[in-house]
Amino acid sequence: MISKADVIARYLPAQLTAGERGEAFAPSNIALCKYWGKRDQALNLPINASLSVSLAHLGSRTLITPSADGVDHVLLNGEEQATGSRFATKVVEFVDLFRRNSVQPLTIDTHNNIPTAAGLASSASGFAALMLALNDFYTLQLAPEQLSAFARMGSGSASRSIFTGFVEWQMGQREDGMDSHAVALNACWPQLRVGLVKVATGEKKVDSRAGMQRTVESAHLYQSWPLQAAVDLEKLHIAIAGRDFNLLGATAEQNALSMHATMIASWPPLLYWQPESVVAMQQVWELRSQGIDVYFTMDAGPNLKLLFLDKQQAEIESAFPGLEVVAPFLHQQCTADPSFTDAIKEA
Ligand code: 2P0
Repeated sequence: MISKADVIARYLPAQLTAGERGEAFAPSNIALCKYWGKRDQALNLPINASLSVSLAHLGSRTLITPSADGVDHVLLNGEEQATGSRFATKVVEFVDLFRRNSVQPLTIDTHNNIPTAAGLASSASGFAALMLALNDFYTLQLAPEQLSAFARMGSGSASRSIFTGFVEWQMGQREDGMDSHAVALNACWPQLRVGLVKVATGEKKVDSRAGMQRTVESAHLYQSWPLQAAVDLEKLHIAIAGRDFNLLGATAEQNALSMHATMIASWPPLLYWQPESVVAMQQVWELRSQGIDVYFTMDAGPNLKLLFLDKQQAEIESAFPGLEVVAPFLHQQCTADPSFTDAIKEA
């Protein structure tokens, strides 16, 4: 079995050159076709391809500087994390993959601007920002696909947070995983909105990593998941290319519920929902029955992420007070998309 360090070492210069500082931002992302299940746990290689939308300004910013007092420091939102704590260990282990024999101690300072109330995972944007900051600090000049593949080794979903807009994480086939990286889709949808519904915050009892492994190992229903994901991925490509919002929303919602069905069918069972999650789902279905185009998706947690278009934002905000709304596509980012003028006309 190939290790992360072996794979990464092939792409690093013989001698590392550290700079004065390395800094980067990476967005959080919401999967419309979920990543659920690994074919290689060491390298975070997925059983299925996934597709997400990045959350624009919501994410992580990481600054790397040389440490002045001879030891590593890991900070999160301004607070020093104890050596050996879960967070500091994950960060330092990832950094060690790149600095290898370099003994230069570092200060790694990460700020998440993801509202804690939204209950969004920060490992995707966190490892993506850390990877980009390392690339900057050591002047690694890695290609975007390599940055994505390496961020994946920190956390699978981080492979998608290297890019903005719609992003597909291709599952790849190679044993070293270097073809398992994300790519940005050349598509823009300025009217698309993501609404973050807070149901509950706090640590979950079973994290995604353990949850997906339990599902793969114990749920017979999981056998149907790779096919479901492949069909949904295709539908999402069609929906994005044709700006077919109902196809996009319906596919994302069914995909999320299918993933949750495999979790519930695991043993011991995994149910991330709270009673309030079900109330919110029923509220979405009620709004749809009234002709309002709103759909939801959910990750391995109790919170819902709503999908809708800007023209229905006011109605949806009044149905979900306190909704945090994100516009993933800003107009100025859309100029590279040849179909952007069509998207503008639809507005
Ligand atoms: C996703 N999730 O596609 C899916 C949907 C959660 C549910 O990616 O073990 O933290 O670090 O590769 O990336 C969360 O899993 O798992 C996730 P690891 P990760 O967004």
